[in-house]
Amino acid sequence: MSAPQHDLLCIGNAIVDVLAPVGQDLIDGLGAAAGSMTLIDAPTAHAIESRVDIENVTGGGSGANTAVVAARMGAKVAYLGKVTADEAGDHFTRDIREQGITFPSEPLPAADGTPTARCIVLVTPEGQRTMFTYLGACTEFTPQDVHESVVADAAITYLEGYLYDKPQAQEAFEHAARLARKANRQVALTLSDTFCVERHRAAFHELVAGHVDILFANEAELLALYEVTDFEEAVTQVSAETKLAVITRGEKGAVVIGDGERHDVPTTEVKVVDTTGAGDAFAAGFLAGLSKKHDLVTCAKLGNQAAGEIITRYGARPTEAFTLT
Ligand code: 26A
Repeated sequence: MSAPQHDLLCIGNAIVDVLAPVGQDLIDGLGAAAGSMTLIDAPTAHAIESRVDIENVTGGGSGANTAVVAARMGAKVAYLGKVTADEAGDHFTRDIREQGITFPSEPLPAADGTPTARCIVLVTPEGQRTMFTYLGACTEFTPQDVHESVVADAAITYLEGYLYDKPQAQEAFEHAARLARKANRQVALTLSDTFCVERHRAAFHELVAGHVDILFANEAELLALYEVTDFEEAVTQVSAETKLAVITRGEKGAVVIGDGERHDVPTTEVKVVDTTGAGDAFAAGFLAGLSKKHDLVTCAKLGNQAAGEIITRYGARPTEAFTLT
């Protein structure tokens, strides 16, 4: 087997983030739980946007954020995801390619009338983010968009659990996992969100137990996966199922279970401005560390460093903000 061209291939929903600072009252008024993610349609997206002061518009999408941060940390990265050839899609594409990331996905023609996905990220003064996502073009991501040569040429294929929410993207996800295994490469999965775990628990169990080499989850997602309330019990269960599990616990640090050992890695204290993308960045740091053959504790420290960098600033990317006109 020849050495792969990319250390990491991320596959996910290609989304543009619309960031707005708001008070808790606005989030309560929208009927959303603080820190949650709600799927919305295009008219609802417009309605929410008309009620807030948009601070900036940046590239987003969980897996794309991971791709960008990992590239910034020196990994060779590719990304697959679906945008439309509209203004937001052009911004997303430029942002990704400016980081030196290989992004071969064909955009949907603008004439199709399905816009690029957007995620309205409402951030409270405490730095907590609540998200409203319109998936748009992402729902058109299909197995044909998963290029076998790109998967075969990446040491690790990192898949968003979020992809599981739409039937065609789910097929694309499973196709990518199969291609990676066929090429003897590694598969990483992030559980993405408790709402995803609730909806796809059985499928995620099967993936974790049989097809995934590296599992990323936060504490709430792990508890939801095993339907338990005790973290230690969830750790016992995940240890029995996966080769390598990386669990983030916010200010309580991270737990890495791999090579038959458990490592508790404390977090570094930072001033929180906006937690959007903290988990994405942690995974990026960890994966960038693996690509450099670091040990698991060093990888987790790199994850902490990357997450720390992202939460001390507004938005989920280390790039300069850009504005949509
Ligand atoms: C399927 N859904 C809802 C999503 C997302 C998503 N990424 C993929 N699929 N909803 C929000 N995001 C992204 O999560 C990042 C923070 O972790 C946002 O675009 C944001 O950048």
